[in-house]
Amino acid sequence: MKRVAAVDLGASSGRVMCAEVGPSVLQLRELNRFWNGPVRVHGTLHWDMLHLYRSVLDGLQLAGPIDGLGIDSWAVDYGLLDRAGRLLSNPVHYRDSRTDGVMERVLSVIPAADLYAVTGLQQLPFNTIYQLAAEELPADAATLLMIPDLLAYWLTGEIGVERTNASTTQLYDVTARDWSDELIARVPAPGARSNGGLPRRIFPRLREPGDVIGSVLPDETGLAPGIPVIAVGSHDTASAVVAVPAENELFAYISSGTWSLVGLELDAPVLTDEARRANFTNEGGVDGTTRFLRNVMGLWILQECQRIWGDDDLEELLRAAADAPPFAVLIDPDAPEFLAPGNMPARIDERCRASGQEPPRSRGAVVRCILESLALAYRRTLRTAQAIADQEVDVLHVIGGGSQNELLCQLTADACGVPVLAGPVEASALGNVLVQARALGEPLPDLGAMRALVRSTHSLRRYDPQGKPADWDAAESRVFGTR
Ligand code: ADP
Ligand code: LRH
Repeated sequence: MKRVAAVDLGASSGRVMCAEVGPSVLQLRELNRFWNGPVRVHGTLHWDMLHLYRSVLDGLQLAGPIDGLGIDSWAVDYGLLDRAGRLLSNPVHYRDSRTDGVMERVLSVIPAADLYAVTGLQQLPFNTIYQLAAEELPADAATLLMIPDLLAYWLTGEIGVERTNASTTQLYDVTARDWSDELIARVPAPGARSNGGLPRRIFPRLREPGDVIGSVLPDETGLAPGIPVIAVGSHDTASAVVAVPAENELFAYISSGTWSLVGLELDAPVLTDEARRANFTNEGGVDGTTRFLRNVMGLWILQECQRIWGDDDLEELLRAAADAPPFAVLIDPDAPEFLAPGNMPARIDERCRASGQEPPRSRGAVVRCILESLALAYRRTLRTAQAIADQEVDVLHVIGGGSQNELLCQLTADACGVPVLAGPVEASALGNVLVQARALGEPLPDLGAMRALVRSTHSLRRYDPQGKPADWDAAESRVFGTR
């Protein structure tokens, strides 16, 4: 039996969990949970890195004796260190507008087909490559660290970047499984010196999930000396997919939180033109797997509505949505205007007017619109993934915070026409501790064994498709046109 701690930083909240992992045991206990989100300073959206670090230490101090700790977080964002190892500035939030128009500039230098052939990544305006191309690289930048790697560096003094998160930068060669020297040399960064590109030296060596990063520095952190910090699938979605409680290979998943990550697990990336045109990503997973998925905008839209309304009674909003008339108003949740923080109810109204629909009149109707529109986007994404990967799906696993949303789970089953199995809620933390436990010697030889342990220790809720499939066909052609 191993006792480990998981630091899991989602885009809307962070938490530190303590877990016991052993034969037939997988028990998670929350030590603390803290707010996370964008902080605007002089017009730029940042992450509050020191608040996160402080909160992580607060949580870890409550853990008691542990055999190891692992860190996962949202992807794509990074911190830059100078040669002395000092963080040069607070990491910028991926929703910041500094990347507006940058993708187009980069694509005029590196054609989209070249980029996809190397990285297999979905075009998202905030991918690390575009963030780096958006700004002058500080002259004293010596090292780029992804967010979990930065925290691991603060805890241990060790430098490196974990592979699953590196795979989200669009500077990683998904076939060679290493940084792409070619792309790094071609990035048209404003700060590029004579021959353009980014300096290769800022990209540290890659780590594998399961590698021991180092030991906690006790003096600074106040933690017990010698605790090993273990690399996990440090991209939160990589860790979450480890904990999908699938029984066989014919499954799809939605990692449902701030984002909805909708897709399949494959043995190898799909780098075809069809996959590129459908804007599917091939993110690196634990044990060499590929996450073939698309980012759907997710519960972010609802979170922002709640912030604007000043209404944190999600239960009541979901009750009102359940009572609101179905298919009244539908939007494409992936429309670019939903990416940045702001007045989502007003943006939804605008979208409705622009598409000839009467804007929703009540909060319940707005929430219904968001949830039905998400379910529709899931259906479209899932069908496209299956067609491209030529894979049958007999169950759709919904994991993460959004798996608690009963209305959304039912709508998802209805829209996709497949049974939904909902749970576990804390999938990222579970994937994190499972990979640590294996690294520490627990007999969990492969993903199948880890998933069997999740299945036998967590109860899932099943939603069978209901209603008329024709309603969803009609809804799909209303929003996306007939294909
Ligand atoms: P992230 O990891 O991106 O921060 P989470 O996986 O924590 O996100 O999921 C957060 C989302 O889960 C919230 O936006 C909310 O919509 C949903 N959620 C959380 N608790 C509940 C609940 N009790 N019922 C329904 N939905 C919930
Ligand atoms: C989810 C997530 C997702 C990324 C996004 C930036 O938290 O890591 O997989 O695309 O954040």
